[in-house]
Amino acid sequence: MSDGNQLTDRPSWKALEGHFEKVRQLNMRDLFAADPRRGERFSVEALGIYLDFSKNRITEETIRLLLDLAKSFNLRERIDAMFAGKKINITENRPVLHVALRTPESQGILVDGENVVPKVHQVLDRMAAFATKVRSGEWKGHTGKRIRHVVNIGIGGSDLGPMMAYEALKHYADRALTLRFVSNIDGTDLAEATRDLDPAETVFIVCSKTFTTIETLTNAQSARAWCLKALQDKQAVAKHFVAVSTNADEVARFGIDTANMFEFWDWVGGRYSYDSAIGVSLMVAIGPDRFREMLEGFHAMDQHFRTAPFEKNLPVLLGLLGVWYGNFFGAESHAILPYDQYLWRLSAYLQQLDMESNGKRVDLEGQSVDYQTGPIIWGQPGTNGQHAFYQLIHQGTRLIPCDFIGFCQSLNPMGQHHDQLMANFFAQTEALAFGKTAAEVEAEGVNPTLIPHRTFEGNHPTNTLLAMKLSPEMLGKIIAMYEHKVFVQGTIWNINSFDQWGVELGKVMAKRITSELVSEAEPSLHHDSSTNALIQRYRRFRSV
Ligand code: G6Q
Repeated sequence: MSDGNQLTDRPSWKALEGHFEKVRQLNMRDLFAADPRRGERFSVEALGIYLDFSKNRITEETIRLLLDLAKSFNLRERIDAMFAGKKINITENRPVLHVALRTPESQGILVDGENVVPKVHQVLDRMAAFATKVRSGEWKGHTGKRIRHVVNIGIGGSDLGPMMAYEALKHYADRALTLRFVSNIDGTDLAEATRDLDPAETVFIVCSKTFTTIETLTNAQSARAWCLKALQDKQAVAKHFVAVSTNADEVARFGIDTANMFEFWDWVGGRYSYDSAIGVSLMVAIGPDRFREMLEGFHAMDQHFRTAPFEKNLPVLLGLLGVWYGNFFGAESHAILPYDQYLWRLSAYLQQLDMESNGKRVDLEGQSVDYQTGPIIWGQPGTNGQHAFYQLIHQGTRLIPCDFIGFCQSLNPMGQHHDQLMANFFAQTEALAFGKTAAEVEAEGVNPTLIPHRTFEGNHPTNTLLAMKLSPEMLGKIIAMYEHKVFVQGTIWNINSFDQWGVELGKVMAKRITSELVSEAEPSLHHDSSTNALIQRYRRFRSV
């Protein structure tokens, strides 16, 4: 770091602290009244995404100081280091190159002197050949039947991305194929996913970067047993199981022919991986051409992030606004509110992307931080959320910044549905920003005792992201935008957004407890008194 050890010691941070004291009481009603052009002034458009950030508790000075903060943290240099394949994931000594997954063949990215882009395209071509065979019916099951069902087995980054994207792009999917996603080690997940499927018509895609994840391997083993019970021939595995992994040895040990394996690399983080071979189920559903359109969208946003001036840069602006609320206003969470039913898993996906990346409490030097890092990410699609939790955003005591995401055109035009959906979309950000004063409520002739209950303070910050329509390319742009937003924030907070030791700890501890749960002999337990008693109780009742 160039000046001061901690973020909060830096002049650029101190300047924001001073500024915050001046603007914290500002009200959006006054800000909009003072500047009739505020809506235009605080909005940018790039790659078909219009970002209106005027309904935030900011002035031009706020943005200037936030941009200074980004510069003082060498954001530009950090972006260049990521794109150049530098080993910025310092705790795992790896480059962070999900951007290589969507880099055109004509461009190169070197890792340890090797250009990785050609091998990305080789795998994409193999995926495309597989997807085309399944879609055309050329890939037959063991008994010669056509494949009609695809079940993706994976968890975390090997599940949430392809599942979210499949749901998001269902409109473009081949409806003759059933796609299912199994992640939970709870047998119910696999049982329900397979109960109405014919094994002879089903292909399983086992996705695991490490191929050692207990949930995925357990589900894959049970899926194999389910398949072989019906097909009665071990040779059937070759036609009904493919794998996606970085670990060919473990794939072979599991019994899947590595000829049926799609590779990716340790420089792709799990939560950044659905545009790698981890997305092969999605490619089967929407076809290779649509998948490539999605990659083009990702790449366009990568280029925008890399080259657009920070004041017009979507991920940079979103990231800095998040820092403003999290570190200065003390906001604990951030809501993602897509007004498109196809994006119903987006907040779950972004929850992992953001919280696993920036849920860190030590900085790159290993020092405990004295400031908040990643927020709690949550949300549901509009308008459902309006009839559930929006009440708290409007009238509760907490400050919850929100991203509203909407499209001008529906993929399923039907009567007035879309106009009504979007009327709600615009009404909510307006109501959140401007509220309703006691005088306005009183003027409606409301019983005076009810006035406080019916008053809305307003001044609740929102970003509005408005695009033409949801397409594979647009989804790629939106996801890359959020990936890079997370990067911007991780850079400011000086943390490693690319490791996940918290996930590893749980994996190790569960392994140990499993043997204690199932051992014939009474195990001698050395946990705390609570965990010991819980394990004993479970042992007593597990097979009653
Ligand atoms: C993602 C995380 C984590 C991971 C899962 C599955 O960034 O590392 O969610 O994706 O634990 O891991 P495998 O793909 O190795 O099975």
